[in-house]
Amino acid sequence: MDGNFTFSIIKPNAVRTGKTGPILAMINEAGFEIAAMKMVKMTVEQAESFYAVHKGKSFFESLIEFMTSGPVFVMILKHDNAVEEFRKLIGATDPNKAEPGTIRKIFAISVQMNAVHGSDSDENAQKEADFFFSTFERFLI
Ligand code: IDP
Ligand code: MG
Repeated sequence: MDGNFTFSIIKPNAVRTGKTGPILAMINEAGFEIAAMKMVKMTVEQAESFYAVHKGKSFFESLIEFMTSGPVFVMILKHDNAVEEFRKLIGATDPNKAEPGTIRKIFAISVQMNAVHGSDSDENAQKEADFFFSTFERFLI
C-alpha cells in the first residue's frame, strides 16, 4: 500500500526570497496537510548525511554549500499516495524539464536551487522524516 506522508524541504533560495508563503499555499491547495513543520539551518554534517546518496557526484560539494547557506523549512506532508503526488506537484529536478504549473517550474532558479525537496520513496520519506522530527513534533500521521 502507498504511504500517506512524504517529507519536504523548502530550500534556502526560496526561503531567502520570500517564497515560503506562496509555496505553502500551492501545497495546501493541492490537498496536502502539514503534519510537521519547522525552520532549521542545517549544519554541514547534517546536509552531508541527508544527501549521502549523492556523495562523490560532481555537484555534491556545491549542493552542501547551498543547502547550508541559510534557513530552510522542513515538513512532513500528509496526502493519499503522498510521495508520488508530491513529486508530481513539484515537477522534475531540472526546472527546464518541469511541467508548467509545478512548484519547481515556478520557483526554481537552477537545477541546484530548485526551491523544494520531495522524498522519492515511502522508505526515504520515513527516513527523512525521522532525521528531522521526533514523534512529539508530528501530528495527523
Ligand atoms: P530530486 O531532488 O529531484 O530527488 P536528486 O537527483 O535526488 O533530485 O538530487 C538532489 C538535489 O541535488 C536536487 O534537488 C538538486 O538540488 C541537486 N542536483 C541534482 N542534480 C544536480 C546537478 O546536475 N547539478 C546541480 N545540482 C544538482
Ligand atoms: Mg532525490
